[in-house]
Amino acid sequence: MAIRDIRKEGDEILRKKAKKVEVIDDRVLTLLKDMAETMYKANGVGLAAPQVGILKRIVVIDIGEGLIELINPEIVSQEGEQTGTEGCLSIPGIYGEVKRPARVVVEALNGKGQKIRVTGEGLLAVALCHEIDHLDGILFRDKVIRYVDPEEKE
Ligand code: GNR
Ligand code: NI
Repeated sequence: MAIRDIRKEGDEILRKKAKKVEVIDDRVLTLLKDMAETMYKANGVGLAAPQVGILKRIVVIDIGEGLIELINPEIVSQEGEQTGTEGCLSIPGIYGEVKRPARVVVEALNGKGQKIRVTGEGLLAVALCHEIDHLDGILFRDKVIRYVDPEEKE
């Protein structure tokens, strides 16, 4: 296991579209482990592979309810709307309100290549959307409707 460097805004890799994983090999499994370790060390609730410089559609999330590993995640349904304050490990010190769906259903593969379905509400819905955006080169800053002073961050 290893901690990987988190790329910061301005690094062009964060603006590229990540490629689907075709084969879940040892490199992918090592990446998943390293991403989880890197996310926990940085106290993040999620991390997408482009943030560690790898243009693969791989995401890890832990909102405090256990680790979720997602390969090739896709939002298959979404409903409602919520506005919450977001931050990003690639844009340290900046916080802003973003509108997201209230509830999303995501299909993906786990590390064993099994198809999984994750339903998220609240912060989990936000994290799923935020991470999948990273896979498409989208940063939360692109969607901010109001910047928030770090002091008034919820
Ligand atoms: O750690 C993170 N916290 C967070 C808080 C609110 C909304 C989204 C996030 S994701 C972020 C980690 C990160 O940058 N993932 O890409
Ligand atoms: Ni982020």
